[in-house]
Amino acid sequence: MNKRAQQNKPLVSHIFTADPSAHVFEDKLYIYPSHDLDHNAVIDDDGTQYAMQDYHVLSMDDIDAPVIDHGQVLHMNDVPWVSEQMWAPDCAYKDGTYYFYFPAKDKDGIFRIGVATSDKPYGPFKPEPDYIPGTFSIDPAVFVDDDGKAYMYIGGIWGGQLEKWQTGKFDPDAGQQNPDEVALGVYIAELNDDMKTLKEDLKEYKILDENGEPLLAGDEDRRFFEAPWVHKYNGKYYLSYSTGSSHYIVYATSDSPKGPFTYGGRILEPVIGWTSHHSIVEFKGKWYLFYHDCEISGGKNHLRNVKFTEITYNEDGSIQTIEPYK
Ligand code: FUB
Repeated sequence: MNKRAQQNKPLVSHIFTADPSAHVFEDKLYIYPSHDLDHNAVIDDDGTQYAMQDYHVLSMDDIDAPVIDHGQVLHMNDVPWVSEQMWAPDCAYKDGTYYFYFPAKDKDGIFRIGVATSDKPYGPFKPEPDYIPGTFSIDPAVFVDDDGKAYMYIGGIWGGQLEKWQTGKFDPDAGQQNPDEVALGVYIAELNDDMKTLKEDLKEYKILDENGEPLLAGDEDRRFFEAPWVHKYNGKYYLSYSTGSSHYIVYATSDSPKGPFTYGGRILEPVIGWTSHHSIVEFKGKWYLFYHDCEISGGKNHLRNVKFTEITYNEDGSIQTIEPYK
């Protein structure tokens, strides 16, 4: 059993955890993180150092309760299509089944999104034999709306390979965007009722500035990099994401789950480490940001630990910026 959870402190320290997707299932908080591994992998801009192989699930009966590690719930050796790099996962619930979504490289080194199922929120999860047809890139987040429709948000540039899909096909030679190009946006597709297949092709949705113009690739403080997450607050859809190279978690809002999303502001200032990745969840009337930094490893970028903190909305629906170390 782990110690009691505290705000802005590592949730667990017996394993390295990152990219937390938090949900309330069965009146408890469940956290679906990446499981970082200590190794001597090459460190590069493609994220070779993030060589994860399995997933654990964490849960808390209450926000200050002890954190339970439910152990390994899925390993890449059990997923026939995966070759390496099990990155940031998510989980969704529908009609008695929990659907665990995860990105990983296929046998050709191309990131795809897989799904595995369980009748319990803490797994273990049984993977489908192949990845979800039509998926690519990383960081799936599945948002189930009040009407029961489910949407998958994906994407990550650089190591997440999103630039390589601009023609609709994988182009291994496609490089980074020029600063004056319109920045790549998040990709969204509605899921079928089976929650295991896409109802439509993944389509790109640009993020707009206050004048309705799409953000440019050179606008590194605001443009989409990776880690999309969607939550609904007072009828508005909040798409939050990481700006990667500038290390912020920011958000954009819309009246619809498929945008258009207009940039709204910064949620989290940079944390210790290169990546920033988060989720936002309401639990017992309060709103929480789950995020990670590299406190335990002393700043080793690929050895991260999950934390949480409370978030505050202003009356106009904007989110107050969090300074994680003040
Ligand atoms: O954990 C591997 C990758 O690092 C994630 O997929 C990204 O969002 C970044 O956090």
